[in-house]
Amino acid sequence: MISSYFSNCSCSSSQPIQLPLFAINNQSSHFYKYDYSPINGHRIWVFGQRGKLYLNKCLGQRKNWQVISSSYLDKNNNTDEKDNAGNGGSQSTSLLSFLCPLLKLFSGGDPSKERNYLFEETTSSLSTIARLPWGSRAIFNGSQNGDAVNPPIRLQLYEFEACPFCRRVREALTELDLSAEVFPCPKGSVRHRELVKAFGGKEQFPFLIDPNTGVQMYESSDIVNYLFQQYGKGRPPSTGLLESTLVTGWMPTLLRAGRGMTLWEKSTEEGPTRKLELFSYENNAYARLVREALCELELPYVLQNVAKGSTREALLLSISGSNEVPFLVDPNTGQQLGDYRQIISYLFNTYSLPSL
Ligand SMILES: N[C@@H](CCC(=O)N[C@@H](CS)C(=O)NCC(=O)O)C(=O)O
Repeated sequence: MISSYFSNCSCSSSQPIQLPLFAINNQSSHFYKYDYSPINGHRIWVFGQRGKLYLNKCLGQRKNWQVISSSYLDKNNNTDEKDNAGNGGSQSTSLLSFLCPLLKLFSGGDPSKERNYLFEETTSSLSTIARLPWGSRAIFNGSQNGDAVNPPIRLQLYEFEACPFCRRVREALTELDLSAEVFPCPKGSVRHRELVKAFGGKEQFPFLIDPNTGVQMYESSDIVNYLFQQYGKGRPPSTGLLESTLVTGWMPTLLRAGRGMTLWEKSTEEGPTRKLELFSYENNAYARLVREALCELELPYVLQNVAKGSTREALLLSISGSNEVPFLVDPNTGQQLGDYRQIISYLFNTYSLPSL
């Protein structure tokens, strides 16, 4: 069964390709197949069946697939997860587990319902103020020296919006003017958390994969240092970026009452076939609200950072006719939207079941 799926894939090109992402449920098994960019020149596909997750490597020839890793997805047995979580992860987890119900109490409840947008904008703007100046400008835009801004293959970031450690990685991406494939991993995740566990061995966020160098890493400070080293011409991370997580890093999480933390219970089980594309930058108050929705619906997307000074400003202008973010492109439906309220309602209408 597995080989019949994989035999449909051609592996002749070394360019990253968009492979389909879909899930099939039937009585005896649950399949899901992820598009995945090449790592070290190989295409990696992830395939789940009967509670087991397979990572498969395409060795360059059609039908030539090799299982490189497999792990059981036993939701009831999370002993390994706890053992592996590391201090940072488990401490934050317990803090978040404590905060989650508390925050939910204050949040608007059903995220798919019409919201009080004055409240949304105010709390998100206060979050932006709390995080100034981080993630607001493309500081190390490589084009100034004629270098390519982006690595040939997009970085892949597993994160969730409310996580302060993930936030500082996203801030670094904005400052370095990097785009990335974002795989939101909300609590209650049905897709992406399993991948992180299979790749790295534990559920801890953020988790970065750089297919250009084969690097995979946990630990936000390591990731930020790596990104600046690799794509910021060796510069140290901007002043206070790493240290600030302790000071105001939790503010957006608290102010936004844990939005972008938990999978919306009515989100559709099957993910979209193709990744959405979001023009955004980390500390934009409106883009934050859209990213929260993408996270709560566990929708993978290409994050196109377009902060002030970004080399992507012209691209955004050509697609949307404006330089304002957020701007969302959904290649699955052909929808293109620029108003954050419309984007949020589009996402919940398209990717979740109606609330009664
Ligand atoms: N020291 C780690 C801490 C990371 C961390 O604690 N992440 C939390 C989220 S804020 C986590 O992964 N929690 C586990 C979970 O959400 O299941 C870092 O800086 O990356």
